[in-house]
Amino acid sequence: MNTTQLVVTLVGFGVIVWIVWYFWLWEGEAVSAGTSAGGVQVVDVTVKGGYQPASIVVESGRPLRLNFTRREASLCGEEVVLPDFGRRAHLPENHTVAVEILPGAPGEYEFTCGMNMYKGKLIVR
Ligand SMILES: [Cu+2]
Repeated sequence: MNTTQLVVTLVGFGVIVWIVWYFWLWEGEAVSAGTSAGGVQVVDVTVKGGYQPASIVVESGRPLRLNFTRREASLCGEEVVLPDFGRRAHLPENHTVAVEILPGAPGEYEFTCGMNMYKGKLIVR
């Protein structure tokens, strides 16, 4: 193996490690839902290269409104899916789309983009 091949191999390996870390391992900081006047839990989620925040702590048994705003042209974030709640929503660029659900049993519930690349989770307590 010459130097060029070695460099290409190492760069390729580095990219793979980055992809795995970025899409599957990185969770960011967990954010707790705020509460609106009507007792509804509200969280604003920005969709840009992933979900921010990607980990959201919510209370069980109290309605939750997730305000998704997609801030990128990339089609990846065009759709958000909450499989455990049987919900999916289309997210037009730069528009806020509210998804309302009722968190049930405590646990962790994933939400993803339509291609299962962006990942976030609701931590129900
Ligand atoms: Cu995607």
